[in-house]
Amino acid sequence: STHEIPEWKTTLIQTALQSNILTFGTFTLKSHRISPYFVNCGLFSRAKLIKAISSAYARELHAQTLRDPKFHFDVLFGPAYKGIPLCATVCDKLADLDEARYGEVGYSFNRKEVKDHGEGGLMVGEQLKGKRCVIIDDVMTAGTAIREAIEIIKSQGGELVGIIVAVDRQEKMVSEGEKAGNGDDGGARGSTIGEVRRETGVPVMAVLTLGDLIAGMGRLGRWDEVKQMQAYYEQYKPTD
Ligand code: OMP
Repeated sequence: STHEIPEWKTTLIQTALQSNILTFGTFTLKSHRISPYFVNCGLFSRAKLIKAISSAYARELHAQTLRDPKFHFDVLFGPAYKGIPLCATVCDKLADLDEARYGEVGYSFNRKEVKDHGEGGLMVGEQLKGKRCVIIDDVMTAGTAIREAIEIIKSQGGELVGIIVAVDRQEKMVSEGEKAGNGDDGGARGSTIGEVRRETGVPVMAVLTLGDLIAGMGRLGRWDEVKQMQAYYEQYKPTD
């Protein structure tokens, strides 16, 4: 493969590997696909790991801001549970990057269970009504988690302007048969990320893609894992 990645991506992949955030084995995904690798962003749970991942998200959001002057946002929405530390820590990192630009950006997350006492409600943090919202989530495979987050923003009257994840697994969409538990039909389909882009019309950003993970593992000399990931990619690669 000739896919080139910047040094910071290799470093981030190495960090993820050392802390078991990136693991190898046999994993059943939410989509029922069986994967030889899994990314557990819940393990970005120590100071230097939080710092590494939140800085990477903030840098990608800032890069998008510089690429497209019309891209700006008021709130980072982090869907429960994995999105909760992400939205708060990335807000902090954005202020570190450029406080004049991002100092007023807020965060917001949903509760999984609605409270019936105290402040009540489904949401914690900034109100989304009339706000320009970016969804910040961990991993995108078939887009189910992202679609749930889109629905929450809609129901709160927010305007979706972007989506960012740590890892885009670069998989084709899930077929009806797969959803019903019958396995993949081997049919050619477009990517999840492309479909979400078409459906929403907003930029969908990823800190790392499966291609980046493969390139990074190659740089680290982990050829067994490279082969497993390449085989998985061949099985579920999208047409676009
Ligand atoms: P989709 O909802 O199918 O896009 O899958 C994404 C979700 O699956 C993530 O929010 C995680 O909860 C989980 N997941 C991972 O955390 N890491 C992976 O490597 C793969 C998955 C997954 O099940 O697809």
